Amino acid sequence: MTYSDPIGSPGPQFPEGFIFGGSTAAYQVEGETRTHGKGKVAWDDYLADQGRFSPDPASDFYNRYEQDLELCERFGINGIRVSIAWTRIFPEGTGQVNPEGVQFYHDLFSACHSRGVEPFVTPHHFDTPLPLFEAGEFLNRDTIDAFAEYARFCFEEYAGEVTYWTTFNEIWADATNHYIEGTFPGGEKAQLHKCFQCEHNMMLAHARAVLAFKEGGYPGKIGAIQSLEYKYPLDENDPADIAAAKNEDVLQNQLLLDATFRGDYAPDTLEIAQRLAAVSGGELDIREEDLDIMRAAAKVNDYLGVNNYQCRFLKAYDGENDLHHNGTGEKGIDRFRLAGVGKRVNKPGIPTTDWDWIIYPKGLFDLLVRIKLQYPNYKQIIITENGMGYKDALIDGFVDDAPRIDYVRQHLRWLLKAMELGVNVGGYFMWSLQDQFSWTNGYNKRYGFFYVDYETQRRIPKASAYWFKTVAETRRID
Ligand code: BGP
Repeated sequence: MTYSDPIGSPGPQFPEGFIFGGSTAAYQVEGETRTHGKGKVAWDDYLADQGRFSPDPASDFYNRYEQDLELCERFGINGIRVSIAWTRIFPEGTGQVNPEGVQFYHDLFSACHSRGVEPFVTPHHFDTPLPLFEAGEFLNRDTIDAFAEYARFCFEEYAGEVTYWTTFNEIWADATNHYIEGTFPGGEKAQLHKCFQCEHNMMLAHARAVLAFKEGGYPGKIGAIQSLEYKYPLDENDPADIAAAKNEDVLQNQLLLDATFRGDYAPDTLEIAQRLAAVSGGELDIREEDLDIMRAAAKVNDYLGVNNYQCRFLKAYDGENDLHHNGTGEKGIDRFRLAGVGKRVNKPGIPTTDWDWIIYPKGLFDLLVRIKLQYPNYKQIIITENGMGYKDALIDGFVDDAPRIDYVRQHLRWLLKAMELGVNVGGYFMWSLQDQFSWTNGYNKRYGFFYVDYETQRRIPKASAYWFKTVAETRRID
């Protein structure tokens, strides 16, 4: 194993060719959300109505990507995750193409390559076109057709410019924020059956896009990005806590991993999904012809993007639904207690961020080893998001984000341990490349290597950027 050095050497090393990247998403960085021919998404009016924060100009990436790519080059960041805004390409979601939007991404990919920064490209990152959103989004099967057609257009248009494609960003986050936690536009709460149905339909859309990519013979690789969190029972000896952890695992992890790697659902996955769907009074529509398509795609899927920030500790819960999202950074206000599923709790002694996200880096290790054991046909994993939301302070022109460095260092250590056990991981992207707007938290939750002064749009490399540069150059953590 190239990453495991003999005893007495300076410690394990990431393999040659490993990607050390930074992540972005179109709607969170680009700005220019209502210009250059871009069509509307549900977020536009939702955020305007809320009046808390605006997605314009965000980090003004639309006009400043050259500057950000130059920073990547200077700081040894050799990969960037970007998403294509569907409504820059098809302003209405289908039909008429916007040539200016198409050209924008040609220019962006070309700039990436000229800086030696590999673009990892996602055609959908929470930004479904408004007409499709209004027609029921992915609960409406027409959106599956529209996505497959849009994805095929992108593969054809950018063939040879993009090597790494991922279909969706975080199907779970899309589904839970729409139908369980209610924090995305149109948000509904505790609609378990809709959440499961959305997950299934998006996995079918993923499979359709994967097959279109392979059948088209386009160069490159394709996979899905799932947001995964290891679920631990709070009391490992309590069968009720174990059941709660299993319920949440099926909801967030196992259903999507089964769909990704098996193309269908294992009997225990299906049994739990159907039982939980019934809690909110619904049934799942999973057709045999869907599974045929998904099984075919599962065989040719090239890699899995894993987004992972935290794990969960679960306790049994028999109360009413009680869901409150911490979108402000006032520590201790988050509540996730879901009837029929379980309740999320903190484990004494384990730290949390100001947004109540649990910091438990071993969770990443347990997750990766689980994937390798449960889905031995996985080919490769890329960590497509991991990072720490923090209230960074600019003091005397510098940002000392030591807690973020500590967070990333610990996750990289556990990542290397998983690789030593044989988990095949090809890259690590920190969320996020530069500070950017957070969907439900706005601008005080910063994640970037590069501080963005939102008044001037000036970029200031944080301590973590200097630290990561050394990691990327030496391929060693310390
Ligand atoms: C992931 C999303 C990103 C990003 C990140 C941080 O779920 O893919 O788009 O936002 O989480 O989340 P948040 O901004 O809510 O802190």
